[in-house]
Amino acid sequence: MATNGMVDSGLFTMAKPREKVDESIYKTAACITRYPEPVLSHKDVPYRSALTFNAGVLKKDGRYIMIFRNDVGDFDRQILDGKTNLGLAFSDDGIHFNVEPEPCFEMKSSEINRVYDPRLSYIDGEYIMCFAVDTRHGVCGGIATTKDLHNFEVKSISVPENRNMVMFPEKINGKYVRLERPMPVYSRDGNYFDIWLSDSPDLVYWGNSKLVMGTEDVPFCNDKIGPGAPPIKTDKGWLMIFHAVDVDPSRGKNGWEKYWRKRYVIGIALLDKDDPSKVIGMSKRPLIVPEGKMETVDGYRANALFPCGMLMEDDNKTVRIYYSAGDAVVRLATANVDDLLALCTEER
Ligand code: BMA
Repeated sequence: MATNGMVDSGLFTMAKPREKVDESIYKTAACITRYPEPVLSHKDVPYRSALTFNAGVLKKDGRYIMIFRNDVGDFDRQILDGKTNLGLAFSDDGIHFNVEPEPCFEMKSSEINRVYDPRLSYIDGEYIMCFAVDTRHGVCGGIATTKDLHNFEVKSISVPENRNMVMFPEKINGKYVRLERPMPVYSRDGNYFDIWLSDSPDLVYWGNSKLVMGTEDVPFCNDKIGPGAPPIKTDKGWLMIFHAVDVDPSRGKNGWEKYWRKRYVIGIALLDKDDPSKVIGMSKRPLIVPEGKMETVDGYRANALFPCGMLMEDDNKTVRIYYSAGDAVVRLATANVDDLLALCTEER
């Protein structure tokens, strides 16, 4: 049977990840340097804010632009109001961000509960923001465009259940291309959520969907994976970061909630330049794992790293990765692009 380019994983054979992960591989790669302080926290926000995290970041005309998720509440008293909005911030150095006086994007209707986890791209004269939308009928992936970062036009909202949409930073073979992470609960028999890709001529109609990476492909996952930030184009292919989750039922209180049993780490892979549905390399170890108090103790959910921004500096060597720690603050890590490529291609 023709598979239309899809990976043939064996008819009716469930592709499951390993049950247990190997703890010995949980170490941040030597090529990663963290900026010691958060680049964004609730203290930087001029309106009510408890948790500032999962931020899309873009560099344009020498200026860094960030759209971040703001969970409204009071950090010090560990109070969440149950509301989320998206904030906008600018920076000249990508480290010190100034937050605009008001949130920049909200969708209000009786059907929509909240919009969150933005990722940013800039193609053909407009910013493209991918985001997640919690609706009364499921979680959807949304895409909006804007020319001024204030007036947004929503182009499409997917059917549920889908999340973690990430746009490639340029059209490929004349089409917009997005990574996405549907959540098949009926047929996968667990939280085994994989990374997929679709393309579109106009940001409205999406198709040619293909599986990119299954949970079972990632050694540091026994649960789900999801795309992180718009990939970076290199001579060798597209560098793609993703989050990978393992669950340990013995984990108890791990943050503000009664229990939090998941650990989110960051992985890196290389996708084919012309056909980014093909994985041509992947580091068999995580790229960044939770380390230090800010990532393993503080925060709303300890041990949760979640990347939503990645960009190449003007030197064409330094890659910046913006990721959240503990669903509470935004952090910055840097690495040399050749080191990241080597991680994706070396055999271990
Ligand atoms: C995911 C999403 C993210 C969040 C992460 C860790 O499922 O909800 O927004 O950062 O969990 O809690």
